[in-house]
Amino acid sequence: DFPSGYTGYHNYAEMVSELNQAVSDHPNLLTLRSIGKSYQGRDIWAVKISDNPGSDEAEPEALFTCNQHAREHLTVEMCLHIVKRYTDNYASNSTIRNTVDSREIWVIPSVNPDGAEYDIATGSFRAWRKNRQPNSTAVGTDPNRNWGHQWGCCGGSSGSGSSDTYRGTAAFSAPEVARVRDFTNSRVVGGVQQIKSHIDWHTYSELILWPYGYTYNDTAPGLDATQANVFQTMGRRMAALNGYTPQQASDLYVTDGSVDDWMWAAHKIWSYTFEMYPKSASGTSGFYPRDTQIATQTARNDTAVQLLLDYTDCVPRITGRTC
Ligand code: 0X9
Ligand code: CA
Ligand code: CA
Ligand code: ZN
Repeated sequence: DFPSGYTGYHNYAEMVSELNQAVSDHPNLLTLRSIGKSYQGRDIWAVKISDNPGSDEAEPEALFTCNQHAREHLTVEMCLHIVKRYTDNYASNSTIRNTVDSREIWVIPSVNPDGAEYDIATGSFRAWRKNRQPNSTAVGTDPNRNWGHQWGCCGGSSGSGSSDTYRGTAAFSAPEVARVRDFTNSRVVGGVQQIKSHIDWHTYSELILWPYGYTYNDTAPGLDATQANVFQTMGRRMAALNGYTPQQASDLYVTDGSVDDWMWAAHKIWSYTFEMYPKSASGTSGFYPRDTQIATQTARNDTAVQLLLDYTDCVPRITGRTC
């Protein structure tokens, strides 16, 4: 389990009970479903937050995903914080209420539950990043190198099974990635993708990143200059609210097979990667901020999350365009 100093974090069982508690506290605002199982057979849970959550209403949809990377435990807390914030404050806060009533918000708090549990299983952090699927030489595929747009194209991932950025044997070879892909594909209704915006939460470095990650170019097939301007403008506006640094994903380093590139290229979802607290650290210590940081570092993103939700009906509206 989590060591002392970290017991405020949720392990998998605690996360599941927190989600069930939230549903029982707010049955009219939340539904909980499994979108399928991890390699080791754990359920990957998705929460839907909306009024009339049992009905698929004609409301713009947003998606938040957390914990693709096992050791990035603060991101699980970020997703749980979003669930609690948009439900516990519904009755008292009209901004929250208007948002919940006019949107359908999907939250997947742990995309990689096997890796997260492995990271804490001995009571000392293992600095584990990948999932727990064996490969030809070692264990683990990096979920954020396993997505299907330009998979393995560009030197932004590894073909070596022992690498922390091992891309897998094929795009979507990691079952966890395939399940989130299937869920996202399932939100195409009547030929139209219902999800319009997405944040994939990571740690650390305090960054807001946007596609593409596979190329240094600002524009590329499927991403024109107008669209790049929308990504930049929304990214910078959100960064002004949380104090992170906004930049194209490849400005950090080139990655291929990352989730944001696929969300955009396959579905035209305005997809961002947030790298949370801390800004810098030595070794792997940056992945393990004490639990005393959880409240501050999750609430820090409230206004940025709200801005993206406000514009989820038409993200290009941030540049004065219509949809
Ligand atoms: O390398 C990653 O997957 C992310 N950094 S982390 O330290 N959390 O592992 C950054 C990914 C940046 N690239 C894209 N978002 N495309
Ligand atoms: Ca609704
Ligand atoms: Ca809908
Ligand atoms: Zn990460």
